[in-house]
Amino acid sequence: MIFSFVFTAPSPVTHVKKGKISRNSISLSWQEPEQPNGIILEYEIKYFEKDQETSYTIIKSKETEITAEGLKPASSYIFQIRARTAAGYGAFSRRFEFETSPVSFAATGDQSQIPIIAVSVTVGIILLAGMVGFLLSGRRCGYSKAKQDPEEEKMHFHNGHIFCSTTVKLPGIKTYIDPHTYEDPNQAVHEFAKEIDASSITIERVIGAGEFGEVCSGRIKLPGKREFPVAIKTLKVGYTDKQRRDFLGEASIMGQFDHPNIIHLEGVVTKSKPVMIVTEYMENGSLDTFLKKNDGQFTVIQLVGMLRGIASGMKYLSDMGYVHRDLAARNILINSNLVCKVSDFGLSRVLEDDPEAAYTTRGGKIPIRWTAPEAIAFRKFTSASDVWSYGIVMWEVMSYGERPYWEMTNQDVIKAVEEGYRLPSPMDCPAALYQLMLDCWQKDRNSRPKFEEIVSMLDKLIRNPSSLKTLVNSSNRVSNLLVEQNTLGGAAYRSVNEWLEAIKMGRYADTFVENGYTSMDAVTQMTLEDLRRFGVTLAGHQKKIMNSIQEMRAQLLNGMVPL
Ligand code: ACK
Repeated sequence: MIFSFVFTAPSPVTHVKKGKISRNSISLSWQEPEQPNGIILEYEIKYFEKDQETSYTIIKSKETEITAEGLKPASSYIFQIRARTAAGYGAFSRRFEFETSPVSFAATGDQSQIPIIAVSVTVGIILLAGMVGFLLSGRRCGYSKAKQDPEEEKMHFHNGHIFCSTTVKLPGIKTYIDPHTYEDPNQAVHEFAKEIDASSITIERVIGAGEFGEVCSGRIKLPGKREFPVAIKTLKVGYTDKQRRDFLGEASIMGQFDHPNIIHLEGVVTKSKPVMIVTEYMENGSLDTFLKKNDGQFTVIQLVGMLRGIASGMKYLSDMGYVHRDLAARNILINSNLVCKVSDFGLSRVLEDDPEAAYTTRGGKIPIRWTAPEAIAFRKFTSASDVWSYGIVMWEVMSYGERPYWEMTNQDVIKAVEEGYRLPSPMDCPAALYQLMLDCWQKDRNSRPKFEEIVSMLDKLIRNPSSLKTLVNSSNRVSNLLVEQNTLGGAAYRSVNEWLEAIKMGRYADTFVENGYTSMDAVTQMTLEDLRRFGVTLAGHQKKIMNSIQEMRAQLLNGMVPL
């Protein structure tokens, strides 16, 4: 026999009663929904001044009553309430309208002083408690993937921006809301994304393939605005409900962000087909491909500028309580001004469309080379694990799109990292940047720098370019991947000649012999300075040779190649 369980969200709250009303506050109480369909975990109360819907406040409460404070006197406010159970949120109640009392005459007589003093003391205490709570909570509140759940919290929305606080309003702190908390994903997407009329979009050409359909470039002409270029992700025909939900889930997430280093969502097309997500257009496409195409073409300052942008976008995401989980150069887009923006947001599907993601023994799908050990081992994804991935992105940028850990297998990468090995410095990498990478790859996640610290460190380096002059010493660079092994062996190649041919550097066969590098053992000890000394001056060739040497060393360390 097959049992199926259908979880239904609670029915709407229907009975709402006004309680005490003052000039600046309205108290409400309500009855549990008629069909709670489970245990009610909390209520969400949304309210705004009548005709001012773009600026609203949300209060969460476990009780069936609240007091909305800080309201304007003699003003009408609209309230809507919904309940949440394990099955998610039910629909909002109908709108209830209540009015605050008008401005009263100035109080006279001594008695009136008592409540005023009492109120101000209480407000002072609440403010203080709120501030302390806010500081202790590490500046996080509201929903996030790893959310905390204060008894009652308020979120203030203004023009699609969310501000949240516990008991006191602290405008300016936005918090990510997991679209999963909406029972109806359509509601989430329309909460955070603007519906665009398909007729305002002109699709020009296909620029790539996404998991859900083609990615195109095109133009958009919105009323009252000049036409401008956009990228358009489409949902292929014949999609399932889940695919549509997951596809639009990305827009529900992206639409909550507003930062120069986060890809900007223009809106969605859901009312006609194909369903589309429209974002700003990034002329240079994904960062990894762009860097590979432009190997060696940028100054260190330009590269650090890219890294600074990514770190700044990540700081914003972590401040909002959003953990990316798939930060990698392939998920960064770069525009014609070399501004880098974090992209690729998703729900559970985040990693499903990433060809780099592999299944772990615990069944999760994870891009191993970019992921912190604790996230691989026990799925501890946090902003600190994003910092680890950021270190890998730094390495990708400084090595112009090289593949982290080259062709080592995922299993070997996990093993090497667990044993304490780390990627060596990319060629010609400023020591300060490599040190920052190593800091991001600290085993103890609490010892890793925070994104805020990374941004300020990169700012310092940019302000003082001479600090970038010290490069990682080439012999350190190589020895970094070394263990106490005196025999590094001949790797997979039987002769220096064979190896040089394999990496298309056969033209240096004689040079190597003339300089005494006749065995692979000797080759694996070689440094960049050695290479320069005996006349390999082309940066591209130096890089090819040194990368291959490093790869051999990495493989040796992981026992992939018999000694
Ligand atoms: O490397 P690319 O040219 O950059 O190829 C991929 C492709 O679509 C599939 O994701 C490109 N792409 C995605 N979003 C954008 C965007 N907002 N602007 C420009 N190109 C984009 C990406």
